[in-house]
Order: sequence, then structure tokens, then C-alpha cells
Amino acid sequence: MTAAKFSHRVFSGIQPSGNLTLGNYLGALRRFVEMQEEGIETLYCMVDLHAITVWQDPARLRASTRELAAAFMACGLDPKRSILFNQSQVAGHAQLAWVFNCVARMGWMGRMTQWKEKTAGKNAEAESLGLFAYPSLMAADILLYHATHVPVGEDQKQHIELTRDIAAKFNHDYGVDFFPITEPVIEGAATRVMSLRDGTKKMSKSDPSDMSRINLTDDADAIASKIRKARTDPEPLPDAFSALAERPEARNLVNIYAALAGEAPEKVVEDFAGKPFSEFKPALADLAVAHLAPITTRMKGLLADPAEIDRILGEGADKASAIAEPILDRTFEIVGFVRSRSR
Ligand code: AQP
Repeated sequence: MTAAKFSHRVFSGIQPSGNLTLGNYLGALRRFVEMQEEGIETLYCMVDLHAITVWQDPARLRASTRELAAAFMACGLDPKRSILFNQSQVAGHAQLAWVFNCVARMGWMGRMTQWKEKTAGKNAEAESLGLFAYPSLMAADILLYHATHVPVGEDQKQHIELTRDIAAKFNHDYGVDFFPITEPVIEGAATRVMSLRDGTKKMSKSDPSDMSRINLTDDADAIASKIRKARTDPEPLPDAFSALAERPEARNLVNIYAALAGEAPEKVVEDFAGKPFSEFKPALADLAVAHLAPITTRMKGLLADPAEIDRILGEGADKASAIAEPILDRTFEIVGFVRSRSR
């Protein structure tokens, strides 16, 4: 409905909540870089406000934010072509999130799969209010820039749908056509990379088991050992990808291989048909190391100069604020707040 009125603008974010995983890389970061290369206006954010929805050690959070910025740049994001910044340096995220907290409904939040997964087996009453309201802040992150497209992994699809619901409800309640109805961009062979220990769970940087994931900072030995020990089944690889439907761990490794090699999973299965995992896993480990080692090396180089990272983030926050401020001002006007002070 409203999309045509807004220029193509991409926003996405990643939490500085630990080491980036191969899942973050294949599901999100790689796509971020492609969109930058397509010449689209791109904003990429280290969402530190989201990170503190669960406990973060302050010194660790600061270090993780710089590591994430270094990872962004090591993967190919260029601060001259993409706006790179951390969320807490642009006050508008929290301000717009408050407005959206008053637009969104409690029931919408309670139905979010990620909320259910993150509280499964725990006392939900003891979780932070921020964790519950997380999708409302995420909607603010996106809509603060009138972003039209958001590259994400499959796990974030429901949150983007909620962002669309919030935009539509705001537009409807206030009788305006102000916020765009954002499109998720979920593409590629690895939009949902699964844990190496359990093919039914997504690979996650906060999984208690480090063996469940490949971190972008893992060295060649760690990558090889994690892939060697990855859970599989005793069967060799079949001759058709469709035969992996009931074999989640095997399917996951094939998908990872396909995404790294830039091939279709069907072709990977064809090439390894009848081969045991003892043959497939070393080939996958070699591929992963060849792909990740240059990123890790570049990251280390960038992290040697934390002041430069902070400068880049500050500059990015200024650029992001320049886009956000008129949108936030107009939002406040629409809502009915008196605006008598010039900023
Ligand atoms: N396993 C995955 N496969 C594909 N994409 C993934 N993403 C995350 N895990 C996978 C995508 O990475 C982006 C950033 O995610 P995030 O860090 O903001 O939050 P998350 O989705 O909750 O990722 P994690 O690793 O599971 O973080 P923690 O453990 O801190 O909650 C998103 O686009 C996401 O889709």
C-alpha cells in the first residue's frame, strides 16, 4: 500500500551478545554486504539495547560491540558506503520504541516464537520486561529510518511481520500513511543454520555449548574439530537432497556446505552421493576454514585500533541521527506531543 511512497532503504542489526556465528554470517551478514554492493542505501546497527534484555557484563558488552563492528567491516561492510553504528548512540530508537509500546498489544508480544523459545523451561515472570517488549524496539529500529527492506535470517521473520502490524496499526489509529510496511529479505541457502549438536535448534551465539556453533573467531583447528564432532547419523549421504528431509543434522551440514560453496544443496548431495560423513566432514571443514580465516585475520587487524572503531561508530551514529530526527519529530507531532524546543 505505502511502499511506493518510500525510497528503497535497508536497515538491519545484530546483537553484540557474544561471538558472531556462522549462522549470523550466512543468514545475515553476507546478505548485508551484497545489499551494500547493489548500491542500496544501507544502515547496519549493533543493537546493544537489545543485548541488555538479558544480563551482559558491561566490560564484555563494550568489547563485544567493538568486535561486532570489526566483524562487520571484516566481512566487507564499508563505513563510507553503509552507515555503521551502535543503537544506544541514537536516542530515537528508545524514544520511538516507547511510542510503539503504546501501539502494540501485550497479546502480540506473548505470541512471539522467540519469546516462547527464550523462556521455555524457565520462569517467564522472572525475565526482563525488555525481553518481552523486544519486538517493539525492533520495530522502532526499522521504522525510525522508514526502512523498506530488512535482510534477516528465517528466525526473525515473525518479528518483521509484527513490525508491519505495528506500522499498520499506527497508520490506522492516527489516520496517516506515515510508516512504510517493511519487507523482510530472507534469501540464500542458509537462512536457518542449525546447531551442530542438535539439528532441530538454530545455531546461536548464546547457546551454552560452544561445540554447537562455529564462531567467526574460531581458528582452523577449532573449526575442523567442531565439524568432525558435529552430530550426524550413521547413514552415508543419499543421492537426492529430498532424502534428507528426516535427517536434520545431515541436511544442516549439506546446507552449510552449499551456502559456503555458492552451490545448490542438490548439487552438493549429487557430488557426495554414497560417501560417508567421514569423507564429507573434512571437505566441509576445509571450505569453512578457507572462507572464515581471511575474515578472522582482518578482524584482528581492525581490533588492534579500538579508537578508530569508536570513531567510525560515532560518525555512523551522526549520520543515522540525521535521518532519524525528522522522522521522530513528525511521529511526535502525529501523536500530539507539543514540540516547542528546537534541537
Ligand atoms: N542460525 C542462524 N541461521 C541464520 N541466520 C541467523 N541469524 C541468527 N542466527 C541465525 C540472523 O543473524 C541476525 C542477527 O541476529 P541477532 O544476533 O540479533 O539475534 P539472534 O537472531 O537471536 O541471533 P543469535 O545468534 O541466536 O543471538 P542470541 O544468542 O544472542 O540470541 C538476524 O538477522 C538473524 O536472523
